[in-house]
Amino acid sequence: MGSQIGVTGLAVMGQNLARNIARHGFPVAVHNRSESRTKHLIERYGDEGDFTPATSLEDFVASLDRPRRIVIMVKAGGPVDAVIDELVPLLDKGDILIDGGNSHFEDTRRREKALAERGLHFLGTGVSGGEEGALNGPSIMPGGPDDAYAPVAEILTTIAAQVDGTPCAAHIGPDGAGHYVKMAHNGIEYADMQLIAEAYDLLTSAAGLSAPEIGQIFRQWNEGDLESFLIETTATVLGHTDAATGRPLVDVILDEAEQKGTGRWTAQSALELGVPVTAITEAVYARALSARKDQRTRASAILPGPSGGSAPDGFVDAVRDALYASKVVAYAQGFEQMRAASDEYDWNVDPGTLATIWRGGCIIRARFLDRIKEAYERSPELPNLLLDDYFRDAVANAQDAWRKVVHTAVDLGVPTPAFSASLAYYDGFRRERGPASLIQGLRDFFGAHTYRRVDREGVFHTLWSEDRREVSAD
Ligand code: NBP
Repeated sequence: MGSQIGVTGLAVMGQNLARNIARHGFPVAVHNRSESRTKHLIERYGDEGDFTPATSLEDFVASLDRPRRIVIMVKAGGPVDAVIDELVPLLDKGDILIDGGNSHFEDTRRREKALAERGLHFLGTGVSGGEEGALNGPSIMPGGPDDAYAPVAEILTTIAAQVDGTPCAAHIGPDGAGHYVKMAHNGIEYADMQLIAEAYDLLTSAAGLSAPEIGQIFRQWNEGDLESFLIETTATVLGHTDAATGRPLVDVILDEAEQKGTGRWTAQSALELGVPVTAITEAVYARALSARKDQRTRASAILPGPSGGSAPDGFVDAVRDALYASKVVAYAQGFEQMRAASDEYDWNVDPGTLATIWRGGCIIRARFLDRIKEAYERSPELPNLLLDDYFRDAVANAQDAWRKVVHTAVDLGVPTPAFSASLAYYDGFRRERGPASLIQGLRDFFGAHTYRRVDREGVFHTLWSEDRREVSAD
């Protein structure tokens, strides 16, 4: 008997995933390009389960039961191709490669196609939850052919987080579907964190509260509809005191947000699909602006803001409501994007399944995901979450507070790009008739791009430079 599965790439994610697999009683082969990581894993955690360490890929492959099941957990991009190229000559038809890193979904589509031509299965698999999730139960999003998923389903569903007896792992769809929804998950995570940061900024800059005070407020918010891993974590981070200075740690952390790219990819894909994911995109832009520290420092001494003012009564509760309403919009946008991608690539992704497997193990896990799951149970073809009764009412109840908060932010000069963009999207979405008629008129004027009418079928053009008579452009 060999190992049932192998993991190559034993940095933080691969090591913890291998330990998770072993702890659940599956014999696991482990390998890493540099031997030191393999040694470290065996020396430190070798007694947690049935590990077979290998120093070469040949030995690693030889130690696996057939069909061979290999998780690749290396840096996304070139390293994944390098590992695949090394593995392929060692494999047989029907073997299964599982890329568990944050690969771009187009790379996954390319790899799946190329490997299928050689009789090998490829599962592009999103793994969410960071290092803690990888060890104790992540949310797992495999994409690829049914034949590839079936032999790994038991292992993946067993090691995943479990919520109410349901595993946070499910086959998402063919080729790039798994990595796409993982990317969109990360995009939503960007929006979630930006909204939280804006709430924190408002409570600091407009309401004058300290980090520990705001941490307490977040702890209370975590008792209600906002209950989630990120809100709870915000309370913890804001309550943490820096050992070196005695100040709140958040006050001494440099205010430049970094990014690894999944938020940007989400926004890029949304632009290509023509889906307005304004909250996620604003979150990416906000990180980019935060990174311009030198320019901001110069600008802060030069550019004037408004001349003072203060937060109105009831502001803390209003910020909570605005955060919730904005979050509903961010998720509505993200889920609409995944549906659009699913249509574009013929993936048949079920949004209700995503809400179900994101309830545990991942960074955006939240009570809120239960509400999304219920919305898709009520209406599996729901085009936008805002059209569901629960979310319609949730936003309607919050909207006065939401408007008050954005109004206050504008008055006081506190930037709230994601709050504001979400509100603008909501107002745009709920309008039966908007101002795009004028845009069409202008486009027809300078480019003869034509327009359609509300009262007649057909495509029309106005002879603007001649007699301004309308002609049919069909
Ligand atoms: P890293 O993304 O830091 O990658 C390090 C691993 O890649 C090491 O095992 C390294 O081997 C290996 N590697 C590299 Br770099 N180039 C290689 C090559 N040409 N051939 C073979 N191996 C190569 O590891 P990570 O943070 O554990 O993340 C793994 C994947 O999981 C990434 O795609 C990441 O985006 C994704 N992810 C990470 C998190 C997280 O919280 N960190 C969460 C979710 C997803 P070496 O030891 O020999 O250098």
